[in-house]
Amino acid sequence: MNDTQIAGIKGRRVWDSRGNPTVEAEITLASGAQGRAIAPAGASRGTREATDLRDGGSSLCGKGVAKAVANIDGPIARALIGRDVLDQSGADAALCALDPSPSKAVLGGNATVAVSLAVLHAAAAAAREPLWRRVASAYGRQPSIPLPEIQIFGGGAHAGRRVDVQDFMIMVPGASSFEEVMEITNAVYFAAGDLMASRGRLAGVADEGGWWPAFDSNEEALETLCEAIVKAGETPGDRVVISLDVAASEFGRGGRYKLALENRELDSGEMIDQLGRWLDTYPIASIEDPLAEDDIEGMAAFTTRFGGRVQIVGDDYLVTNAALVRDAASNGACNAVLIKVNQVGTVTEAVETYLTAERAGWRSVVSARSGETEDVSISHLAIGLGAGQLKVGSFTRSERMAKWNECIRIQEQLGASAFVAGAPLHNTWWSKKNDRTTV
Ligand code: 2PG
Ligand code: MG
Repeated sequence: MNDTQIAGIKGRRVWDSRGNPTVEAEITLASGAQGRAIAPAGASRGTREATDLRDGGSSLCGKGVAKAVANIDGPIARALIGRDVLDQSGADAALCALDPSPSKAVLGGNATVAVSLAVLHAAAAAAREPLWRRVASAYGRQPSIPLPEIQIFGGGAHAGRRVDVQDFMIMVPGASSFEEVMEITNAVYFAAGDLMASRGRLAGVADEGGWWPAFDSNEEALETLCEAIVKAGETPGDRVVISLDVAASEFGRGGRYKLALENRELDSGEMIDQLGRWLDTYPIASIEDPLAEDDIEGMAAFTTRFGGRVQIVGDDYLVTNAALVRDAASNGACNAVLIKVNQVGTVTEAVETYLTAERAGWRSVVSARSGETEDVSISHLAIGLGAGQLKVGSFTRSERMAKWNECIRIQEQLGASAFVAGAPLHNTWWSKKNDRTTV
């Protein structure tokens, strides 16, 4: 065997940030070099995502991963042993050939994503280069340090649906360095917690470490977030802007949207008007899944109306699927895509989606899941691809901070000038703010 051929693959059950079992894959090359990766897990999942294969039954709340681990140790190992790890697309094609189902239901997307990412790690180890550099060289990309999207309040499926909107986040496109983003986020996060505690609005922390709010309305969350930005010494909409993940598929279906908190039901047009009022009132520069994944007309209408001034990101709607991105681009729905490797199941497919979005003139946000681990692969992917934006949840808890901290380490190698600052938000509310009379 050559040094870069796969000599062994091992699946392993490990545990994620919610205390649920998840899948780790470890690949050993003939040279002895190794690559290892862990599958994350979503809670607000798009219906067309790759399947998270779980054992079912009563033990471990049905979330066991013995079948997915057995698939790694059995059919996947048999198909990949002997393959050259430098051929990522060949390894991923072999995984897809083993499981031709549209959602990787046979092997489990959790098994394939762990293996596919482990192949990438092993290739980096074989080339004796960091993962981000391997990504950049394999795909011919210019690496850069992304602009973070960081959650301050968690809602929706990540906080017992205490508020309808899932992620209330900030971005700091006006920061001059990645370090400054971290400092400003630290100030906003704690200012928000103090404000909420002093008003009896703090119920704990949500799944991704953002504050679990006890607000009476989505607007109260937006108001409080603006106040926190002010308390942190910033002017909302100046250096710091708001980013929302509405995750509307969680409360919308068939063109009807149930805002449980406000006890109102809206149709698609009313939902768009409602979101439009928020865009007019608050400095929101990016909005993810504003309409439900089945509301294709609504998504196109929303993009026609607001796409010129705000980044509109498809997550549940596009599930990191290149064909869905192509369709959405030709329907005029969304102008950006969230990239989550486990939604599609392999690195090659995720990169294809990324490149498809880029060809459509879209932006991309590389993203973690609400169930995460110490695995920092996505920091390397975002940097190696030069994706421009990275979303990993809040500003606490080690499964989140590990990813921000990895960016800090990599920046030392790339130099401070590699930070993209506000560039990904050009042509959005943030860069046009000076043309607007009101905030
Ligand atoms: C999302 C993610 C991260 P989940 O909707 O973007 O916030 O959540 O992993 O639960 O899908
Ligand atoms: Mg989302």
